[in-house]
Amino acid sequence: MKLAHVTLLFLCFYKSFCKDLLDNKCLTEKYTHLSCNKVFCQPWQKCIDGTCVCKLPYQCPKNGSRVCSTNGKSYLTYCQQKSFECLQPRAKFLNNGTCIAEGEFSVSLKYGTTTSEGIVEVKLVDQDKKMFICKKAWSIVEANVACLELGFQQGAFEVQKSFEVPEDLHVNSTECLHVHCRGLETSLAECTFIKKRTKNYQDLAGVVCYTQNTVSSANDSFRCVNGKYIPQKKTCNGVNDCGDQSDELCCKGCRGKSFLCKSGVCIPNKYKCNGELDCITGEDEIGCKEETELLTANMDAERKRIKSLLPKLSCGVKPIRPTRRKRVVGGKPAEIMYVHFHICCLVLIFLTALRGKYFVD
Ligand SMILES: [Ca+2]
Ligand SMILES: [Ca+2]
Repeated sequence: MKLAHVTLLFLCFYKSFCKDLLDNKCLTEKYTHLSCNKVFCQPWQKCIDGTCVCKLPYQCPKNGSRVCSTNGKSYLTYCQQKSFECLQPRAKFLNNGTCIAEGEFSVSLKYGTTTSEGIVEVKLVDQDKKMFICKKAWSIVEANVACLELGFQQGAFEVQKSFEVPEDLHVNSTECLHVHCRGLETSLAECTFIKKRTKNYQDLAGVVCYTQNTVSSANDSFRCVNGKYIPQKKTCNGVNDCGDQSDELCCKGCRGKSFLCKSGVCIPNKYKCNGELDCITGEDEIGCKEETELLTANMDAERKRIKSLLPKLSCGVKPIRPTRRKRVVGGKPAEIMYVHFHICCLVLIFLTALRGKYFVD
């Protein structure tokens, strides 16, 4: 990194000097996640004159698994469903696989003082009851998706606010859902959910969705293309705070854990060398460690496979069960069960040998 960049980031850290990370001429172009001069279009979109526009469902690749939409129809692939949604935005993704009778996904906010805020509660399609979201890993990225789904066009305002919850929730909230989104989903149903145990209600995620009342257009704020204001220090940090990505598309440098593409776009560091092109100029996947190549067959995997095919009884291990000994005059003590056990092993070895002789492919 050049000395000038380091100095700029240093100043940025201590003062609100960060406007200089933004390219003002570029900002006048009002680039968003739909600007294919800056970013890749989604697979269900195509780039025409610098803008991502909807593909028709038949233009999607044919391979994939079936998904169900909120319009009750099932589609051959996720791409087909998303291209249909791109044309008809009310028909959102519901679940992977075929449609389930009365399958329903919902997001709601509880315990807020207004309808635009609260603890986030989700009803997954294949779960009977609603569940709360875990605070851990809940970020503005997931919150933007949740608020957008709830009808707040500019996404979320903040994720830090805590809410007063009833006493019984303190006791009962032993489970929550860990959710991960990429940020451009149109429904939380498209994000990945994992069920986790939680120790207390303070581990639950809350959100304040963005409305005209929550606007704070202070001097140090940045105006996203969608009209939302975010703190200047949240621009060019690799995180899509705006929801339309406009805070990350006109950067001369990046702060935090993010990487600058030659196109002036900041992407999260975790997108570097992740096997997917994220910079349209491709440098996030250049200079990565050489891909590993298996040069010999994995005989250990074969050994495990063979082991799994063998009978479960272990030959040669003396059974622990106590046996009754009978004294024979002039002879050795008789161990009846042990003799049976060895006979059993001999039969097994014989059968295995037969199998080898007659059933080799
Ligand atoms: Ca940002
Ligand atoms: Ca990448």
